[in-house]
Amino acid sequence: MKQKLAKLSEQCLADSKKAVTSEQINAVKIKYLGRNGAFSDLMKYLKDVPKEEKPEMGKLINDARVEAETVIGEIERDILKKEKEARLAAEKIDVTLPGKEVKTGGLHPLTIVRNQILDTFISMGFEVVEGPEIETDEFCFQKLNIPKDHPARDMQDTFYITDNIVLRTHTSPMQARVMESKDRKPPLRLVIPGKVYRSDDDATHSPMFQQIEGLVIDKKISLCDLKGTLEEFAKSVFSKETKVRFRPSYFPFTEPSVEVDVSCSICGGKGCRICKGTGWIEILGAGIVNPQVLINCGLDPKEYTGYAFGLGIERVTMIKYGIPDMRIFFENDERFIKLYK
Ligand code: 2NL
Repeated sequence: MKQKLAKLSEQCLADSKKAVTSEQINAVKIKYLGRNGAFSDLMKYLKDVPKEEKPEMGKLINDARVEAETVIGEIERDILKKEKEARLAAEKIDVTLPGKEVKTGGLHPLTIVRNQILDTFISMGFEVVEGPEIETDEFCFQKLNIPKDHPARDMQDTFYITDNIVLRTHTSPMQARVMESKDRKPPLRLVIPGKVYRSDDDATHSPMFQQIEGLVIDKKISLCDLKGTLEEFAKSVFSKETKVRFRPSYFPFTEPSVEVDVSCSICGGKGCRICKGTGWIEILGAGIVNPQVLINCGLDPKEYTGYAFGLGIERVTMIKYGIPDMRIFFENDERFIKLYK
């Protein structure tokens, strides 16, 4: 037994010394020290040893095993250290290589223009209000003096959820809600941005687009106030030289109503492809709030007057940057979106 043990220890030492890789030393470890390894194996023969010799023999095997563990452990540590050094030596870092670019996000061109427009109105004392995209027929149409048989209410133009619930076709319902609110009294100066929905789809119409509507209600508000405010808006969004003109028009919720043109900022008003030779570009619709709309929203038209306007953010952005097709806004092509920072 003692001889067997001495031979085992010797063999174990020899095998350990032969190992040069971590795999090899691991194999040695399993072969001698594993649960079914050579030392455990030897322990099994203890049962054949005479009883009085058992304790001594057991201790000897155990001591030899501990020694083998120590030796293998030391060799293993050396091997791992050498392997690590070799790995580090092989790994060459070129500190002159350019770093990896971290891409930062940016705002969508429509968001940039929307913020610019809102900032202009905020600087003139307007308050920004937002409201629901799903509206009742009452607030989307009735309160705004749009009669039951008006073409805008046709199924062809409006997305109906039920007979009385629609996707808002403009942000005006929120203006009606503010006018009607018991907590608020004129003077009101509001701009309401948001998504609106109309059943329309071509190069200049999208079933979803974004609008900004403005509403000012106070005593003695006139078209002069509207013109001055829109001039300021046009100069801020297009250029300092931009002029504004009014042409008569019709909306059920304003009387009188106007179409508002800005002088073409591409040709400076001389006439070009963008303004189709006229020097002017139609930018928004506006007017003096129809007294019937004030009454519908609980305000006395003898006490208050107001103006309102509505513009499409896509349209303003297309004119500002000369973008010919609206659909590109919604394609999320990074090459396009990145152009406007
Ligand atoms: C357009 C024209 C317009 C309004 C919107 C409005 C809202 C209330 C009362 C009266 Cl609550 N008017 N909004 C007025 C005139 C024109 O929009 O072509 N938008 C794209």
